[in-house]
Amino acid sequence: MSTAGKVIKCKAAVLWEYKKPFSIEEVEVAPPKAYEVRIKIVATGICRSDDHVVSGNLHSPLPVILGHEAAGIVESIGEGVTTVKPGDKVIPLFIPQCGKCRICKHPESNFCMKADLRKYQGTLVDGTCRFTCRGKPIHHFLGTSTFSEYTVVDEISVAKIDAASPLEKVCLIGCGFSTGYGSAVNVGKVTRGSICAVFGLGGVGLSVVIGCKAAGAARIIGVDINKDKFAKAKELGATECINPQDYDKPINQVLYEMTDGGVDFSFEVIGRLDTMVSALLCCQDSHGVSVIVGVPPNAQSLSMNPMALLAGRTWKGALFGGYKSKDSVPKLVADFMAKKFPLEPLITNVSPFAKINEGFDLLRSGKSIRTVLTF
Ligand code: PAD
Ligand code: ZN
Ligand code: ZN
Repeated sequence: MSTAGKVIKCKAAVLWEYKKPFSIEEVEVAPPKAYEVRIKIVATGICRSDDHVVSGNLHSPLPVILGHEAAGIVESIGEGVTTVKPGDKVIPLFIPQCGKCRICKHPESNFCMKADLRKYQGTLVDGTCRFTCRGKPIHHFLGTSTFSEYTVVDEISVAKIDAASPLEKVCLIGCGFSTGYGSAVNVGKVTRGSICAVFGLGGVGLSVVIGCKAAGAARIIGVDINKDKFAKAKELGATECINPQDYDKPINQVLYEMTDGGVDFSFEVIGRLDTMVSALLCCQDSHGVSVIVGVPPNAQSLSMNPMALLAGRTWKGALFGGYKSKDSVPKLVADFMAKKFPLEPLITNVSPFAKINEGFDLLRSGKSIRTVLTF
């Protein structure tokens, strides 16, 4: 029996309070309104950005259904939707691409004016929610909310992908892989023969390593305080890995000396202020490019000596690897299907959705790269 046009009751992981486990609840998911799409989620990854909300590092109104790295199948569409249809395989987009705003029209930028991340409203574009639980409205997260069997997204926040793609793998293209890979190839624009340093070797950092290698970097130096991450980093292209705790001088100085005056490209893929500064200072002072990928703690700032930039360093950042999401995600999936890059090494754990809290514990303890939850 078709569920189109009806409220769907299903399981979702609701975060009622910060720093508390998710609670698996029965939620009601309203049908999509005009220009919205209801999706049956098949697989969703756990990204550190979800955990940043749980820990209070990243603001989001509560209660909320988190999750933003997923793949699924369209269940039904609202009026006026033309780019996807029921049965299509899709990836939800945490940065939408409306195609009409000034940002979408700019060739180099991707942070669409319609992105919830600009306002942290926790709603769809029309300012309302499609989820309720125990009679209360539940907020959306980044317009995606994939920790639910069914979710509703705006049409600008979903991309149709190859019908043959394995959803339990390509879900990583919804965030971690694309963010890391794009940070290297689009944002930093890593050049052939260059020296790169990647701070943080989680799912996103390892994807930066894959991107640096694809761009032809000659040296890729992984930096992490968890040496258990080094073997995988080397398998994916890191030429050396170092642990800041093994040195009695600042890690930027160690890198500066290891590279005869600094790396060409550095990436902060942790989300800490101190490592953002180390990543900046370890890059060559007149042409080095340092890219911030990690999400910094809520409402904290840095004080900087502008001399660090005066001779010509570039300090930049980007969301979702700088990709225009709706245009790029189908192409990234096609590239994965054509074996241009691997996703399998990033997936260390696959668990049923009900084990979401264990999945977060694995991330927090440094034992997993990506856990993919399946429904
Ligand atoms: P992760 O927790 O899997 O990886 C972080 C890595 O950093 C781990 O291997 C840690 O051991 C390591 N680490 C922690 N502290 C230090 C330190 N002081 N020095 C060196 N290494 C350290 O996270 P992830 O890979 O899922 O995400 C990484 C960051 O990227 C995180 O802040 C996340 O919120 C952010 C992110 N940004 C975007 C974006 O669009 N910019 C998208 C997705 C994730
Ligand atoms: Zn993410
Ligand atoms: Zn836009």
